[in-house]
Amino acid sequence: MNFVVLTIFPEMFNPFWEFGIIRRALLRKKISALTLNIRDFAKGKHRITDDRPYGGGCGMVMKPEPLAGAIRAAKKKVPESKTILLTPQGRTFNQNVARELASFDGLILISGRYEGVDERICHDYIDYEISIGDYVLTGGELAAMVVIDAVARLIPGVLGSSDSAEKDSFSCGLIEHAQFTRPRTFEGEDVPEVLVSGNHGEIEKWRFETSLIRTFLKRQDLLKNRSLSSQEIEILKKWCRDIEKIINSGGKRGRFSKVSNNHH
Ligand code: 4HQ
Repeated sequence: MNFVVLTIFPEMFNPFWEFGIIRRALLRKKISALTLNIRDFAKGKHRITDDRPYGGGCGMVMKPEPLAGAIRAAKKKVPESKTILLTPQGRTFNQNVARELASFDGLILISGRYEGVDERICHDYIDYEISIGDYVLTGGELAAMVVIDAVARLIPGVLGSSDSAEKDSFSCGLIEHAQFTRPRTFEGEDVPEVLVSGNHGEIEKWRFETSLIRTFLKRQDLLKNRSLSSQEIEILKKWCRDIEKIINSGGKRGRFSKVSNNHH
């Protein structure tokens, strides 16, 4: 995967390329990264990249000519690539969009500043408009980093075998199971017994059940927007039976019985 970023602040990306998995992926040539300064494609002594909006109003708009020049230069460097404009008007970014983008040879990400880019650029030069969420940033640079980060880790060979992308949250539509490491007891709380049992079948089962219950408790929207496997249905039904048992036994003792013994 070849990433090209178009920005008037290319230095913002320096630390991004220099750490962790992204750095390793660049060194191993699993991905390539290039930042082009939009200002280098602007004409005139002052190399101006913005101008006042037609029709008046506050703020500035990114001029189309420097952007078009930068996009053409980026296309020359990576011919088989898609252009992405980071904008709050775009399709909301998620793991499915990341997977779709990871299938391309190259991505040209355009990080605007000011009030946005001239509409004619959006029409003629942009394949995807993407938003990283419903909030307003001061520029598209952080949004581009979010997209690059999520896409890069899906490229084969970018993650080590120990941190496989397919075992992660969202890859199966569920959030991650709980994680524990040493010490075995921390501030009076023990690691669940099953995880130190050495029984790998039981551990897998426990992990699957906890990611399902955590998704149910924290992110019901994820379960509602997805079909359930027969295994998941079995687990959910078992919980229903367990909950019914609790309700039924509680009913026999009466509503306010054993209040003093309640555990909070
Ligand atoms: N922007 N997701 C760039 C965003 C944004 C977002 C605001 C994009 C400012 C110039 N980008 N303009 N949300 O807030 O991608």
